[in-house]
Amino acid sequence: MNRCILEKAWIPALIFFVFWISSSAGMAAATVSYTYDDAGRLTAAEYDNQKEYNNLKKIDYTYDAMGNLRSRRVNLTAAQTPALNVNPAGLDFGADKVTLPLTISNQGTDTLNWAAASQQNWISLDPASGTTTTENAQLVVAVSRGGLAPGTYTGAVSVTSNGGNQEIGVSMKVDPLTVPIISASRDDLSPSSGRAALTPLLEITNYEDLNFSPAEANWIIYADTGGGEDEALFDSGWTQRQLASFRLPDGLLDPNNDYWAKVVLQDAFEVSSQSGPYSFTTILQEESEDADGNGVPDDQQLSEAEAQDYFNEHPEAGAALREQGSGTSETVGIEIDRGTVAYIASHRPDDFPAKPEDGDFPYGLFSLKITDLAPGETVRITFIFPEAVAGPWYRYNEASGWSDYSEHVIEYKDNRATIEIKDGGFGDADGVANGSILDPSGPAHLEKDKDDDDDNNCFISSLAR
Ligand SMILES: [Ca+2]
Ligand SMILES: [Ca+2]
Repeated sequence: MNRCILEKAWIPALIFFVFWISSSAGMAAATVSYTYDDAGRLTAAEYDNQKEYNNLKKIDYTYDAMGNLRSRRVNLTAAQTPALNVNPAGLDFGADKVTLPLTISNQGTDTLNWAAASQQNWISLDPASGTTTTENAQLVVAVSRGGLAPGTYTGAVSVTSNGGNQEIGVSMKVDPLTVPIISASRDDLSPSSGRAALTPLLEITNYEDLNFSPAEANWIIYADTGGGEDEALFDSGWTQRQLASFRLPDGLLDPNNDYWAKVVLQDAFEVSSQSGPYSFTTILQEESEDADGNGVPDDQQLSEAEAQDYFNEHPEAGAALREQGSGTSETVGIEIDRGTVAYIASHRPDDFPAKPEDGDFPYGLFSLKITDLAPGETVRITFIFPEAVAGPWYRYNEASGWSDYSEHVIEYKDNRATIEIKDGGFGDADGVANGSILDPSGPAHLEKDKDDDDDNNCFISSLAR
């Protein structure tokens, strides 16, 4: 009985196949997969070469309760039909990859119109739609980790088309921030003693996970008092400019002293663990630019006779030096209304990156360290120049770059310019209310050059009228 049922089922199936294969004469051969049930009955015949046999994909066979073949369902695809194929079937971005390609191809005929979309806002697609006939289209999938908590994320890209739809799984990792490690740039270490320069460039050696925006670093320097609680000497605040390295400002460190540094990183989502302390000792006084220790770089200081003449003529001046901006080493005097000038230095503006284009900086920039102030005190500094100067007054700061400091200029009068800086506040490069103030800054123009500029502007504007 069972054998009889089987035969009944097989015969029509075989007849159908003989009929179909012969009717397809002339076409390339397709591979056919047959599926049987537990009773040995044919339940499906499937063709894996749809392009050459694009009219026929699969035939399903069903049987009634008596085991008689009940139906054959032939799945046909319409002729001239595009067929979507997307590769690869999944995208894994890991912790580092930002973009990966998807290839869209048409495995059918006629034009394939496709569009791609994602429900996840950390996935973006370019382009998001297109058409293809025989050529492959490439779609770039990008992920953005900004603002996401550490962890594993999964999502999908859905490609819909007139030749079917496909969903591509997407996975991505967001790592926690690494613990930064600080070292001083080798160029800033004395080759003989291994001691650090007075303006060392501190560098972070592992911060590869900081690929989020905005990313910021906070650098803090301590003077090592050799026991007890060390007080912060310098605090950069959060800076986007100096992520991987930070050059300490001129005048901050003293020669032959022990210091240590630490840094913390943050991005849009989290703050890193604090770096381990990086300890360093600065070079000896005699190795520094101010070998005689009088608070002025030796190549900028006046000779004894010159100083005597200068201070006789300008008894109000507390310090003087030869500036570096004019190229002719003019003498510039400094008068302060409180405290003591502990250190002063002149810098060429080209020593700092990307100086403002509209600045001539006739006398360069000046760093100052003023001690003997009450913490948080505001001090007035008057610069006595060889000639009258004009603004804007620019300031350079490692953490924030160049800025127009003109709002803290009290006045330009004759050949004098008076500015204000506040310990731990505006203009103070160390960022700490610790009774000392320093920052490289200076006027952008000579007054007579500024007048020329203004005259030119008047001339041009009168022409325009
Ligand atoms: Ca000196
Ligand atoms: Ca300060």
